[in-house]
Amino acid sequence: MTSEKKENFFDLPEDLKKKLDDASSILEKNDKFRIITHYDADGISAAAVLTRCLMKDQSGFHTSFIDRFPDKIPEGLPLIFADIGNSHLKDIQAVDEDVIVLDHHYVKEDLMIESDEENKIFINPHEYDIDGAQEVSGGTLALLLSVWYDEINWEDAVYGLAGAAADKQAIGGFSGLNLKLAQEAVEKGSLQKSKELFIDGKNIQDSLMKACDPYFPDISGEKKEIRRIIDDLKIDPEAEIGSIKKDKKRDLNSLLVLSMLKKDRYAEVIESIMGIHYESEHEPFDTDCLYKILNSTARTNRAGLGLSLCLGDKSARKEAKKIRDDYRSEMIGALKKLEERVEADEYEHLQYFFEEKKTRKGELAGLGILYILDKHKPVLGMSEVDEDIDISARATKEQVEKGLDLGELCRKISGELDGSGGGHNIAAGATIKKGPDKENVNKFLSRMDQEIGEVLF
Ligand SMILES: [Mn+2]
Repeated sequence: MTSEKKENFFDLPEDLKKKLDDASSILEKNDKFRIITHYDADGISAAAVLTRCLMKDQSGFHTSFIDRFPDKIPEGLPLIFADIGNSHLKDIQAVDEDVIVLDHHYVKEDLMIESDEENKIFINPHEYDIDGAQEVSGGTLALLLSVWYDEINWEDAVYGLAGAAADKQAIGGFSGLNLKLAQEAVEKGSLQKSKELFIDGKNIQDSLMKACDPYFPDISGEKKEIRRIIDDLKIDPEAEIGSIKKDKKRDLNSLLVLSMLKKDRYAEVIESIMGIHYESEHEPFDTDCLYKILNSTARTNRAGLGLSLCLGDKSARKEAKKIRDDYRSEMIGALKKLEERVEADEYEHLQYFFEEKKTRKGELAGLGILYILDKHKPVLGMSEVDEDIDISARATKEQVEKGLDLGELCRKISGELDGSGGGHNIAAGATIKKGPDKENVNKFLSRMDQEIGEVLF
């Protein structure tokens, strides 16, 4: 990037610019890297941006996706951690290699260490008052570095922003650094803004049958109702979303909005049914459809396939689409079950459910609070894993604005029970031992209930 441009670049704080320069030097001086990112859609998105950047540079790379930070950090190659690493900066600082950490997860100040070594660059948005839960993700931090390093990488904007969307940072539209990156990419001609119904699928009928994000109460997955709507609107059930006439699309949109209004969902959730998509000028994706595909590959343990698709592998693209389709069918079933769940699964200030599939509970909790469950109470999805209980907690923006911090609560309460936990204020997780007769489950829930009650009610 030209120095003049860097000067004005998003009004970034000076010390952040300095770190981007130092990280760029690391990219420049090495020709092989080990990239380690979080095993989720945002992590894949970050890996995609970074590997695409290195490929253009003819640098080699080895990429891996991890769920938990490794006990022993691999050595022998310069390291780039993305969407993970903030809670282990101390260990990372101890390695001999050049290291870049691009993580947007909030950690307590005592873990947020500063490195004074030029070859250990820790880029954490929270240090600059950038809200990592809402305004930047692993994917968009990677994008920031890649475009800082070389402006050609604006062409990869769709990959970075898909990560932010996957981390639910696009609800109500991008904001903060994400928005600035999106706007700049539009300006650069890499992305194009369009307003479209946020549903994906082969055709309108298929899209509504498997609409889980957004999920339309009493419509999603309801064959008869969908048939009736399509007939009433005189739309061809086989028509692709993009080809439906404007006025019909508007009528359909009204019906979908109504289905959510009836169930008292938040205005910004309802508004985002018809929202801004950023279509790539270089790739056959928009941010919304790409994040959903990446999400499906991550949730089915196929992160590598998600990455291959982002690197332009045509057969991976096809396979990933199939995985997305199967995943939607599976999620619709799980969401219907969640909808029929008994109300007894509630405490005064929280609601919870058990889910067989550990990898599915976080997403179910997230979609549940947006579209199905009581929007006023945080949701906990729980899975039994051997002797442990794995917990995913989700809140709404409104609850976070009232001061709720699920990451902090998960860390604190799991700690009281000799477990571990943490994460974002809006989405967090914990693992605890079940204990005899699963007594720790009740302890965790009632402590959580008490703490949430103090903040929100
Ligand atoms: Mn993330």
